[in-house]
Amino acid sequence: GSTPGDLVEQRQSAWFPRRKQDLDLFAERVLSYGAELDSDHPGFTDDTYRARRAAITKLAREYRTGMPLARIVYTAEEIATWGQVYQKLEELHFDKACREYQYIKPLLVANCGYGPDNIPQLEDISRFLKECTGFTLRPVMGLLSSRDFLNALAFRVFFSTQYIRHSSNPFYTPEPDVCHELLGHVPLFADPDFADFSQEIGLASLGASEEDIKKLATIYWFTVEFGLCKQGNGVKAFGAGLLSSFGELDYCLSDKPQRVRFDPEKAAVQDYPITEYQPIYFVADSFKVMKEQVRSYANRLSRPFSLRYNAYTETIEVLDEK
Ligand code: HBI
Ligand code: FE
Repeated sequence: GSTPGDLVEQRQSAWFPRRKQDLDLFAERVLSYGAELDSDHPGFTDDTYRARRAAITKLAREYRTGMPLARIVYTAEEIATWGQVYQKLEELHFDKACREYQYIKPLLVANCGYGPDNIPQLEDISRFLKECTGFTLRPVMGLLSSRDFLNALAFRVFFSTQYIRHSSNPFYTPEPDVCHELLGHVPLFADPDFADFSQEIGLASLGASEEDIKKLATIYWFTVEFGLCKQGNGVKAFGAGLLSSFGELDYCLSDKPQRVRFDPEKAAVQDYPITEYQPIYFVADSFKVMKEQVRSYANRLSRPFSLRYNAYTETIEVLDEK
């Protein structure tokens, strides 16, 4: 039988953000961030780097919904690191990035200050995305739990880091940084179908069981991070983990890994390594198809209520709550 304690427990696990401002509660709940860099992090023994990270993550900690996003004056060293990453990736993207990415990237150059000599500001990008698809960015101190991170997508909000990797190795980072967020993730949030798709995963994650969160996070992994899609007679990359990687972008389209058609049921339970190249990739037919697939997959997950997003009030409306 259930005791009052169980009921309280259930209510707590069913809590989820219903207003965009509720995402402010996640700010402190980072799993890891710069203040406690692991000993294998390239910046571990660099006090200047650690102080810089602390200054930038402090701004993320203090950010609240509705505030303008703080502008960072990046140092010459930081801009040089960005420039190296930017230029090298641009060469790789030419024939490997999906057409949506190729279409949007020049718009970011024209509207948001993208270029090898400038690290674009989150505020400018967020305003641009808002006009394209309603997506916005907010700064984050570091890695969030899958639940918190995915919940934000329900509000078309993407948590973005604002610091850059250590300059000693521009082509490696063990964690997300501005290069990964701005060159990997940002462009596709300007695509309407991709934005809808991302929000679908977010909506499915609200109040979901731990088991379903794991499945949704795995779908996220095989699409938003490591997804491939059909394009004409070929296959291109759209996952941010691929578009911001120097080795894996070549590898994922080579004959070495396995590629299978994207199916949310299969992707949700596929094992994957996190520190090596993927042995298997999922290939979506298109963002439109992928969005429909995930919508119907989410409908089959069981939740004791249904919900919808009200874009006018930026709130979640819960229907037939039991
Ligand atoms: N947190 N800040 C941040 N950025 C991410 O990209 C991120 C995250 N937490 C979890 C996560 N990504 C994914 O691995 C999935 O679990 C959603
Ligand atoms: Fe990412």
